[in-house]
Amino acid sequence: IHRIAEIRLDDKFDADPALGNEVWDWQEKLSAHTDPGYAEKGQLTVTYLTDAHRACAQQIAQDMREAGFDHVEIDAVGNVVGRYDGATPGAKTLLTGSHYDTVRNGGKYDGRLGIFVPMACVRELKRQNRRLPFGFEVVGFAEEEGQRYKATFLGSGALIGHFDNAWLDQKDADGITMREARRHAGLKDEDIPKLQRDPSKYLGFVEVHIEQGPVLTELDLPLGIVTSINGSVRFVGEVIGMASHAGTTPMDRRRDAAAAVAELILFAEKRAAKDGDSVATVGMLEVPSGSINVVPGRCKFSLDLRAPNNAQRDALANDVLDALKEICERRGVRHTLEETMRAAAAPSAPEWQKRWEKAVDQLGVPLFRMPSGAGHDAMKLHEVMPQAMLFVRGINSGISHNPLESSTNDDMQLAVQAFQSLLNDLANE
Ligand code: HGY
Ligand code: MN
Ligand code: MN
Ligand code: MN
Repeated sequence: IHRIAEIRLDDKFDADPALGNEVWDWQEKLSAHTDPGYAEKGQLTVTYLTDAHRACAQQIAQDMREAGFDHVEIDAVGNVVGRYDGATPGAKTLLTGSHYDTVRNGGKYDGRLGIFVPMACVRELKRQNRRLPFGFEVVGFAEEEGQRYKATFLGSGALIGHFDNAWLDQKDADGITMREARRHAGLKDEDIPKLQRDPSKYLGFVEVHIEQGPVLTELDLPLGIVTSINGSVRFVGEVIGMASHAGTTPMDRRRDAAAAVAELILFAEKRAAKDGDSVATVGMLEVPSGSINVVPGRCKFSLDLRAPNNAQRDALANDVLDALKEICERRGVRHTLEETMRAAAAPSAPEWQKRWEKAVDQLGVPLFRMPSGAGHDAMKLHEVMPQAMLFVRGINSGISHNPLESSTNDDMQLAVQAFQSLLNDLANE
């Protein structure tokens, strides 16, 4: 930590110390927009194509224009795309960015930091009236969390031609289809295929993201190098038993749907823990129109299973799904299950991981390499171009998907400086 303190006192960086401040300002401004019903609770929730989501897109576009991007547009799925032209026309482009949608009652940094940090680099390039020998494209992806619709990674997916038209017919909790939400937002479905990028025109994809975990805090490091993004698979399901009288139904005569799911949750917890680096989460659990004195006849649940590689992810998923079948048979209940997302593990491209390592090393920050337990837009770009990520420490032990999620000006400034180093090194390659 002393080395980092020393270099911060060192005047060898020509970067403006305010760089971290403006990232802070941008994220404070953006977090003023939140979905209806959350503002009065002081909670940040921005889900796909709500009015708050649209206001965020306008805000980011405005901030990009003021930062000096040459081209700024909001595309046909709601991504905000800023481009800082390269010195030589026709040069390849470095792609970067992250998402601006949030989970319900989420934090201000998940995704957004990965838009603001490269924006700060463009602002500095503009102020120094400097052009890079390559194009620089910063994207605020519109939908990564899959909260309003089960359309995870929709924004980054659109850039690689992965928009699933079946998503258009999905209804949200209020029965509004994505098609209607898009029309309300003025987005044209026929423009979606045009968003697919030609990977041959790109150098690669880099993403800055908060770590969303406690490791960098425990190591007292501001930045971490991501070696791979864990693979994940998600399901939504329902156990159907038999509602019956809580007072008169003997314990051995019940078809209790909630008890079956409870058994599944504990199995998944133990089974994931056995691997050591797998995770299993039931984040949503509901007895529809349940009553205190009725044995639950139905119980809805979600499953989020992840592991550092696909084989381990699939073995975990197979065991959990086998357990679900066994539990239901034994308890005389049945179940439905729908896989809603499957993302392959995404190892960092070695040459891009090294670029982050060189950049972080130049700051005097000790190198720490680590996998990402969280999924990121980089997983989608990974399918068509080389990618690597930089993690930024979160405070409060890196808690995330929680309003306590936060970072510090210092760490954000270091992330901007690391990004500047990567750009400078790339420019001199
Ligand atoms: O769930 C995740 O890993 C990410 O926040 N989408
Ligand atoms: Mn231009
Ligand atoms: Mn997230
Ligand atoms: Mn994220």
